[in-house]
Amino acid sequence: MAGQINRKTTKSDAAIEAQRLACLKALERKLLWLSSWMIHNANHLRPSRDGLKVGGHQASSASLVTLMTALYFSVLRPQDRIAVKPHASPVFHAIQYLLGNQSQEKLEAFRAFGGAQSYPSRTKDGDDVDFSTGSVGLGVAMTSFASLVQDYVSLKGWLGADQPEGRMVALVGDAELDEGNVYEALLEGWKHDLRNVWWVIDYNRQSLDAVVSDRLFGRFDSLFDTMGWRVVTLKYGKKLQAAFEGPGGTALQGWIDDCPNSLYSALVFQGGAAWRRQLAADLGAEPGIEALLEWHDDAALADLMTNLAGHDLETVLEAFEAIDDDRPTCFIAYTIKGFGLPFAGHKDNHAGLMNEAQMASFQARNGIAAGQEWEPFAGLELPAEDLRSFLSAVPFNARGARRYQAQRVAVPADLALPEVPRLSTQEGFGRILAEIARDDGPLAERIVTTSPDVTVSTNLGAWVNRRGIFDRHPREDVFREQQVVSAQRWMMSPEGQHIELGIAENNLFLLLGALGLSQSLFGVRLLPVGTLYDPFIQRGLDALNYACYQDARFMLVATPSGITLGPEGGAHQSISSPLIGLAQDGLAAFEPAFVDELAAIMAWGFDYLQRDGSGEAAADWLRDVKGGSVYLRLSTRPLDQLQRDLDAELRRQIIAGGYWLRPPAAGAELALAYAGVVAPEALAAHDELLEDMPGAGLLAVTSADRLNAGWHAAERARQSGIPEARSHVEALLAPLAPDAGLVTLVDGHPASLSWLGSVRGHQVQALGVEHFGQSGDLDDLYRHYRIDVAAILDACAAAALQRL
Ligand SMILES: Cc1ncc(C[n+]2csc(CCOP(=O)(O)OP(=O)(O)O)c2C)c(N)n1
Ligand SMILES: [Mg+2]
Repeated sequence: MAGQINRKTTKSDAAIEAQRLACLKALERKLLWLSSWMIHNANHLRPSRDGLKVGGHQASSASLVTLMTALYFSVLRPQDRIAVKPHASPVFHAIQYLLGNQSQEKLEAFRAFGGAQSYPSRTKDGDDVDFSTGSVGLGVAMTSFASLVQDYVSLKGWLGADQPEGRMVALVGDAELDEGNVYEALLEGWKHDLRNVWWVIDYNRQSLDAVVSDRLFGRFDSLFDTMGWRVVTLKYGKKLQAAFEGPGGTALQGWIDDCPNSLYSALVFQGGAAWRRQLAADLGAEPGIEALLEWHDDAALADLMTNLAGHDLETVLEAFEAIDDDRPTCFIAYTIKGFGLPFAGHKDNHAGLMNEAQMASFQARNGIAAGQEWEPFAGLELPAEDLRSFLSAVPFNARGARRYQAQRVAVPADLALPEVPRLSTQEGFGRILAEIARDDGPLAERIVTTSPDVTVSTNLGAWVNRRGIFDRHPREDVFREQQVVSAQRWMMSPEGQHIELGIAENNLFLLLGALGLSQSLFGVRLLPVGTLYDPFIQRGLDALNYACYQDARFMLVATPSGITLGPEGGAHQSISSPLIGLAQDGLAAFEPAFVDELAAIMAWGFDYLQRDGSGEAAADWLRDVKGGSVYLRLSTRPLDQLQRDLDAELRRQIIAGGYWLRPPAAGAELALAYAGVVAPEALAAHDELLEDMPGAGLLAVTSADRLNAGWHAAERARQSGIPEARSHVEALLAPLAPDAGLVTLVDGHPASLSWLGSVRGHQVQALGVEHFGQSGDLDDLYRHYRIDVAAILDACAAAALQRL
């Protein structure tokens, strides 16, 4: 304050406000220019080498320019986190450019290799993207879960003293509201008493293909309202509001309110003369309308009729600035797709690009001289110095880049093993976690579990009993109070460490994504573990991919899996999930058979989740330095456990993806490779096999994914001049005769292991499950789908025959 009073020019509040508005309006114009130019440059000026369309969305960007100007340059604070509508990526990059966080070079390379990304990307863009977007609807929901995570770490007292809680803000295309995952998140948010979330809906009434239904939007207010949200509708700008007060104003407002979306859009596109014709025809007889039409020439009339609130900076600022609490708020901001551009309002404008002539006239209108296109302040009336100093004081940018680092949590090399002779991997998982829960160390403290209504049936019960359920408000377990006997104690409190979700796998993956970014978003290390039934990975697959794309770190535990769930239902048998594990970037997939393997993988996994590329490595074939997320495909089938102690070498091999459970003789003619729960069949078949082929080996594959990744990496290394490169799977298969037969076995799609034959050119007989859907006990199912002992022996015989 004192500083302000002493300043040479003491400005009145009104003058300061006028200057702020002038700066914001100048920057708004600049953002429209830069975003349009960035796309134009990429499509028309950058030489094309492949003849492919580059694309970019000038109209979608224009739609959000005013709202983003207000938010980024005035309303947002450094602790706020934003998911930007994917197609407004150019506006986001232009904002970061003006704030000094993005280079001209990257803007010139928009959508080119290494340039600013098509859709904001946490991992591929360097300009401080909070949440990636691209697959519509997911970024929107992500903000809800990020807010839940913020509550989680805040209520545990883990936010630093200088870390106020932020708002999680989504800039939402109106067509994104067609995505069901948005409503799943809305419901879940309500259950968790969501706060600190803003969804700003860019209501341009257009999607990709068309103008959206009029009737639908009337329903949104009540929908959000029911879920406890405040709804703020931003419909009319200041000019229209003033016109409504003048002659003919009531009739005009009534006409606009009733105007169908498609007619409105068409008139926006056609401009002043068309507005005049339509208004004269529809309202000519109303008192005052004739005068109103007379006072406005065509340009002024078009200007008035398109003065929707979402393009009226003052209205937008007032609405945002009026909110001073943490209630979730949905702003429905009326906008025009392509506002300020020649194709404004045209229903086909989604991928529309200004042509050379249109761009030339747009450039002239912006007063930008040739060669000045990237100049931050060219063509603006305000002195560059004023704009520079305004930008340097923008609150959002006050702390610079907003990514945190969090300390790693030490993980013991050994996790305590349950001493049970016969056990499923699912039960083993539950017991290992329950044992961790007994401890008071940092590992137990930072694990947070979550599950979409399958907490008990995926064996998290014991963990939850010890660690409690997270809720912002302490709640007693009513059944317990009423002394109803139950194995589950569901105490809820801010100290709880399990987040219970309703059945919606999209929500599980979005929450895992948000929990798994906590170290970067909030500076708090969490070790998220999410459980679900393996087949339902596919329900949330896009959200899983989205979480991985953002490099969120979590352990996904999927159980039961495959046809081995037996009588519980054919529809739940998962076949393709091992292939998902093999192919999903950012996810190291494991399918252990025995619980000692599982314990070794979990101990490694909790550390792997925390790696960030800072270790030493000449090559990071398996991303062991970079780290990633972990997927464990588990089963409910109890298996006799092997009586053994894992030494360091065996552990290494389990993590690398496989080991010889029974090593082959040198030059062996046959080997059997199995993954996961079919180990007993593999062992029994191998026993029989040894009678005829004493040298045959039995390979336990704990991670087809990592064996495969190592193999490809070694091949790439050899191709690029490192002849001695050799992967784990190549070393494993080396003792076999070059023409040995290989039989592979998995309760999943056979292709997940059949590639092993390509490693050294062995002939493969691949057993697995390609068709599914039949309930039954394991005897029947394994026989029916040919993964039983008899089928394995048939395959071994065929492999032997092939050699003759
Ligand atoms: C899951 C998904 N499906 C389809 C698309 C292709 N797509 C991109 S934008 C879009 C419609 C966008 O409309 P809206 O959200 O209203 O944004 P606007 O461009 O109107 O601002 C579609 C269908 C996508 N990106 N993601
Ligand atoms: Mg739209």
